[in-house]
This record gives sequence, structure tokens and C-alpha cells, in this order.
Amino acid sequence: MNTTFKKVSIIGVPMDLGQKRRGVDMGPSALRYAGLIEEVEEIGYEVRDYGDLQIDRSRVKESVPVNLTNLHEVIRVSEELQKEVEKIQEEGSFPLLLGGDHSMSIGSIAGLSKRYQNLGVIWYDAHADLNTADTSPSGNIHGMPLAVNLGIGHPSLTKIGGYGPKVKPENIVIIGARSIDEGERALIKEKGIKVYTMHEIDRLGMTKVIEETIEYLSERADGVHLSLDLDGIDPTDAPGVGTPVIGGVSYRESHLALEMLAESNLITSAEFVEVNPILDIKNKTGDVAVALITSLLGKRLL
Ligand code: B3U
Ligand code: MN
Ligand code: MN
Repeated sequence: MNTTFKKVSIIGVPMDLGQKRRGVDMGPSALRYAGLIEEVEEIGYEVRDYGDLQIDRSRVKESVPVNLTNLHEVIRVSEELQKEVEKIQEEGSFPLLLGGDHSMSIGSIAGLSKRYQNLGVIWYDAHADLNTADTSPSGNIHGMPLAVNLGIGHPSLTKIGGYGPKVKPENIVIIGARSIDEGERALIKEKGIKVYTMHEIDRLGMTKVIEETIEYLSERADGVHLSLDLDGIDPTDAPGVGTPVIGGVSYRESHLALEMLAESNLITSAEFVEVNPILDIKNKTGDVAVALITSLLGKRLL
């Protein structure tokens, strides 16, 4: 991360409305239970934990446009998260956001990109999350946030924060993709989005992938947000996720990636999403997430 930050501010987003399986709402608790606050303090940061946003499940039966499950509540949470993220940035703290499903990045990036003219985004994920209501096979908004941040999707989502698009296609790097839908593939080609699928990671090695990512983003971005979906990591290392996809990035490669990003001084915010403790084995995925966060924040073995 960027070494100018001395404080880390944490917000949990116990959002499980962007998809249909329950459990991911417990992600923030799992990370705190795994010792997140203590571990980050140990590195030397002043940590402020602002607790969790309130998610209201009683409203989710409101009717929504076709193929946009729980749209209204996702909008409300996104707006609230956007404001919280802006407050953290005003404090000069590093925003560290805990999911919750990946639809939360609609709100987080709406807050973050108000500060940066050229926000870079690293999307570490098995999926591209570039669907719209027209292309989504599921209607789940957690498969759409990157498209929304590009200004593509339902206007009530793309306009969150009163502006959009939030991110330019050339400022995005997707790492770890191995489950890409047809509409997403077309969008990647149309917009020229930089993607390191598992094929490129295997071929080049993670060192080269991250070196190239750092060089690419440092040329164009004035801040870089790491949006890390735990399903980017192989299910043997991170089993507690809603949509595991075989053949992912290993625990070791992920540590290497995040240590290199820490050294790059490029990262200005991060979120760790899609931890589902109900599907996990003894909080293994929570432990993995906390370990990766410490690597990103500069913890070293020696
Ligand atoms: N691309 C599929 C599946 C999916 C996306 N994100 C996750 N799963 N975690 C979809 O539903 O959009
Ligand atoms: Mn995702
Ligand atoms: Mn995913």
C-alpha cells in the first residue's frame, strides 16, 4: 500500500443481497474473529473500526426491474457505503472494506473515485463481474459491479453518488479470471480491458503479472483500489465462498502478489469480499483473507 497512510479505517458491509446464498453477510465477523484488528495494529497502524453498515432485509420483497435481484436495497447500501468511504478518505486513513458480496464495490468505488480523477482498479476474481441485467445468467448484482463502475448497467446503479462512470476501462486490470460469461467476453473485447486470466498467470507467472500490472497502472492511475474477491483464490485454499471455481490462484501466489503490491506503493484502498463462513472450513477463508490483508499492508517475514 501507499506508505503515506499511518491509519487504517475499517467498515464491514454485511451485504448478501447481491446474490442468492445466505452466509456472506457474516464475512466481516469472520475477518474480525480471525484477528484482523490485532494483526493490522501489529504492523504499526492506528486502526479505527467503524463497525458494520446496517442491511435491511425487510425491504427486499419490493418489486424490481427484471434480472436485478434486490435492486433497491443494493442501491441504499451503496449510497451509504459511498458516504462512509468519503469520510474515511477525509480523515486521511486507508479505507479497508470487508464484504459482504461483491455488489458492495458499487458503493465503495462511488466513494473512492470522487477523490481520484484516474482511479485504477485491480479486480482479483474468478469472475469478471461485467454483466448487466441483459447479459446476466443469474440476475445477481454481485456479477455486475465492474460494469456498473464503467457506467454500463441500470441507471439507478451507474448514477450512484450523482456521477458516472467511476472508472475508465483502461484503468482496470482483472487478475485470476476463469469463469467469464459471453456478454462479459464481448465487453472485455469492446472496451479493451486488461485481463490476466489463469492462462496468463500460468504462462507468465505471478511475478511477471504483477510487475506488468504495477507498470501499467502507475503510468495512468492517481490512486489504485484493490478489489479482492476471495473466489479468485483456489477453493482448496479458500473454500468459504459462494461460487467457488476450480483452478484458481494459490495462497502462495496471492501472498506474493499482495507483497509486491505493498512494495509498489500504489494501493490507496482495498476491499476483501465474498467470504462465506457457512460454507467455510473452520474459518479457513477468513484466516486467508486476514493473512493477505497483512501482506498488502506491508507485513514481512523478516
Ligand atoms: N458470472 C455469473 C457468476 C458469478 C459472478 N460473480 C460471482 N458469480 N461470484 C453471474 O451470475 O453473473
Ligand atoms: Mn466478484
Ligand atoms: Mn467472483
